[in-house]
Amino acid sequence: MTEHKKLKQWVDEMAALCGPDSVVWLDGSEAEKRRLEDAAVAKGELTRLNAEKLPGCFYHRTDPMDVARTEDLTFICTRKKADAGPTNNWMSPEDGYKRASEYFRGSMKGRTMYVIPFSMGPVGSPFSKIGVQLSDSLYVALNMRIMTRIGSRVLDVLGKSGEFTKCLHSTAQLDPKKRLILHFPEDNAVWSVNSGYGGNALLGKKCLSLRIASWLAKNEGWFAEHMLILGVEDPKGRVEYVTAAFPSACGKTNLAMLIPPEGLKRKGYKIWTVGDDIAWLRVGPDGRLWAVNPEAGFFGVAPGTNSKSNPNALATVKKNTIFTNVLLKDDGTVWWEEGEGKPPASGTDWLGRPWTPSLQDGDGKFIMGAHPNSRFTAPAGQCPSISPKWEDPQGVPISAIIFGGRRAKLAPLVVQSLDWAHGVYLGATVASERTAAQYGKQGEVRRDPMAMLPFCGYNMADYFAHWLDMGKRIPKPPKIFHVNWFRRGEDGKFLWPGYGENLRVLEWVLARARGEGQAVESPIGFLPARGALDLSGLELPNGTMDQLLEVRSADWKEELADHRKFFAKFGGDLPKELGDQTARLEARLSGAVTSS
Ligand code: GTP
Ligand code: SPV
Ligand code: MN
Repeated sequence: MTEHKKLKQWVDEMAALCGPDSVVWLDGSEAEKRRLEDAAVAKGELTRLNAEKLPGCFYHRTDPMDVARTEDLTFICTRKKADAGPTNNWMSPEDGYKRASEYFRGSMKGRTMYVIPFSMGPVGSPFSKIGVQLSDSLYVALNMRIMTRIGSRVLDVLGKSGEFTKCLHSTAQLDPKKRLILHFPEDNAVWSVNSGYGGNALLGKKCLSLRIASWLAKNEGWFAEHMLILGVEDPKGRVEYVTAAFPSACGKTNLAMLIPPEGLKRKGYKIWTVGDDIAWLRVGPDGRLWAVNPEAGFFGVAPGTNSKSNPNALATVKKNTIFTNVLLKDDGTVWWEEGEGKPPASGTDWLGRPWTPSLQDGDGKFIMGAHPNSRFTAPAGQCPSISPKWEDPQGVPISAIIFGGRRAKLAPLVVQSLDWAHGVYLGATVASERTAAQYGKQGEVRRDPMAMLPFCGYNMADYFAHWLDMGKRIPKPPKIFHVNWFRRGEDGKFLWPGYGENLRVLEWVLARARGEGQAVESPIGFLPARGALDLSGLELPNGTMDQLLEVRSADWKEELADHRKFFAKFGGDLPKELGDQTARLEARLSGAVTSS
């Protein structure tokens, strides 16, 4: 097992608190995987899917009140409240431990506590982080097995005294009123209780790899970001890498697995997927920024995934995949809205009720078979476009960083920042319409800086300062961009076809990062010059590109007022540079100065 005294002692203490009938240390073996699957099937936690059509795949339904991250129940527990900042919920560590202990006490009675040693990043890499999650959920254990690298090999690396993040998790009664997702960055610990889903419960993901890691990154001089990583191989065989930060359910998985559209495929482009959700970035010995994907799998949004929008994702989930809250078909396969093929004539919906495509609710709205935040958990190595470098401990060198949000209006298809600090401003002012990935009013526009609003483990003002500071510490920094695939026309329809066609934007982004590519300067940054985006093979109605790239001063002045309102939250903690950026934007919008 392990000779790590502190680890053994902590496991004993937590077992004493939670009171499981037994404690089982996971070794990560294939035989163990089958044992856990069998046990989950026997308990009804998983349903085995059609062995011919979906080998090694399972189906899971969560509690209906437990289908997305709960940001209002997520807390940063630092000794000083100011360290959590105005955008995080805060609780003192004493209160956090005390309140959660009440919910954990005896919560595992009659259950098994699984001890899951896991590594974020390749096992043994100097940049990887080790965590140990204790959980009473087989579903969580099997998901962790896909999303992270688990088992004895991790304990071997940990040795007798290695550092690890203490991750305590219990589904308890799944009571939303007693749900708490607590982070103790000063203790390198996470406590999560009364949820069994996604970022609330797979503690290696958002809790460790973003909230705890962002805190470490700030102190140690690197970045932990909510970003995909992809490589673009051009016709000459050169591969250049970009990262992109979009809020939850805003297109990271889709972009990371993009397939070139016909028009550009002729040119010989190919996309290599490195990661779809989280990037850890460090300055390399060559002065460039290098990115690692700390995860080992994809926890992707199912609805909307089909062979047109994301054929690579579809191929990835053909085996060894866990499907959560999708529609279960009568033949033991699965389906979701805007999925592959026609809706099945019948099936069982995510709530376990008989379903047909014609079912309507009282208001005449069609009832979805799959929950909008239903997801698949699949091993990254199964993705046809997975990069040969996806497990390289050094990562991949980044040429461009792209921020983006889901905005019906205002934000153009793509804009390049004037310089690093302006790029940080573009990131800090990202706004997006809320999606089903979190509880709250859907569609409401909110500021989501760097797509990290729910995931930054400390005061976001300090996070902005860290971003500005890093610009000075990266000798050859990536260029920074902002994109918006979601701008809508007067008719309410998306102006840009998106998905594979987004490669046309990536092509320009990479050209600009190399110092090539034609641009015009606007008050908000560099826009593609007319004809600079390769649109060959794409039929857009007349005037659509102009609409996609339109920057209206009056609208941007309103937007600027909202930037200032958002920044005001941070009071005196906001880096002066960001205030200066608002003043410079104002001046540019008024035509008073043209920046160089
Ligand atoms: P998380 O896993 O929650 O962090 O999200 P993600 O950013 O990986 O989201 P994902 O790629 O799964 O995005 C899902 C949603 O975005 C679906 O509704 C897609 O249909 C939609 N989407 C993705 N790319 C595009 C695009 O280029 N255009 C349009 N219009 N929609 C897109
Ligand atoms: C997100 O919400 O950004 C996700 C899904 O990637 S979860 O793992 O639930 O955080
Ligand atoms: Mn995410």
